[in-house]
Amino acid sequence: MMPSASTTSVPSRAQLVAALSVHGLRLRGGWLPGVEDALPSLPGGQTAAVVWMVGVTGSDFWPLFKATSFYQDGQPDPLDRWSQAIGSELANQWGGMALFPFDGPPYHPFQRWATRAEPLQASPLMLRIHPEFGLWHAYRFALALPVALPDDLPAFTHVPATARSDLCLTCDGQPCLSACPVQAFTGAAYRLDACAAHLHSPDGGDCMQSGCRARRACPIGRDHTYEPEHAAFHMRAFASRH
Ligand code: B12
Repeated sequence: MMPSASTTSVPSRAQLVAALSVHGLRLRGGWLPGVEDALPSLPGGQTAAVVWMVGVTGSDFWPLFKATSFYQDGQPDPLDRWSQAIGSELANQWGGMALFPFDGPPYHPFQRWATRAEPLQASPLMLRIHPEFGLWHAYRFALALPVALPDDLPAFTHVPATARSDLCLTCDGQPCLSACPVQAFTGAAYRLDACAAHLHSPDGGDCMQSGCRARRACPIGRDHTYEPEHAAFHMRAFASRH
């Protein structure tokens, strides 16, 4: 697709990667939306031609985020506010729109979108599992832009999910399913009440300080396990809401 007259610039994949890496964020791939995705119109009235998924892997972003005023100002939801500031600035720069995983309900289907952008699979923990990063990754925003550069989309986009081997079904012993001290994961469901009650109990210290034990039991992507301080930040945010 050719850039429209109102489009001031079209970032190449390399420019996107560079703009994100300043913040420790990672380009997680992109996908081409259709009418059925019902995305909102972009500020100039244009239709989104591509959606880039932006997120974090491991704790790469953590020292950069910790150094910002968002982390240090004592106000609620520092990570969401940091994501909003970066996503909105990049969207304005490139004539697009930033969409956030925490806007809702109803929520944007980030996990479904992500599965169109990179080789993710469902896992028994509800989280999507990545062959390299395991369960140690998340999304901070999606950038819907008016112009797509199809050559910049990853080759993965063309490989059907059925052609990939199943990481969790072939996992020896599935340790994630037996590691939770209160059996919050049944393999088919996540017992949020049991998890939350444990986190608030005197026995919940290990999960609160080092992160979810079931997530830590997964053998995939261990090199990307969140640092304890980063993991504890998410667990505090989670426990404060449940
Ligand atoms: C609501 C929500 C929750 C609820 C879930 C309630 C429920 N049963 O639906 C609660 C509070 C439990 C929760 C918890 C957590 N969540 Co949450 N959550 C979300 C949120 C905001 C919305 C999900 C949603 O309703 N989407 C709407 C539907 C239409 O979109 P969808 O893409 O189709 O998503 C659904 C399917 O993918 C389905 N699904 C997921 N896995 C599987 C597997 C199978 C087999 C099937 C059939 C379906 C299925 O579940 C989704 C919700 O219904 C998303 C962000 C987002 N916008 O997606 C994060 C999100 C899913 N959560 C995330 C995370 C990291 C967590 C936590 C680990 C938080 C933490 N402490 O760090 C915890 C713990 C969960 C765990 N198992 O360990 C990440 C997951 C990243 C990843 N690797 O996949 C997301 C994407 C947020 C992000 N910023 O990246 N979460």
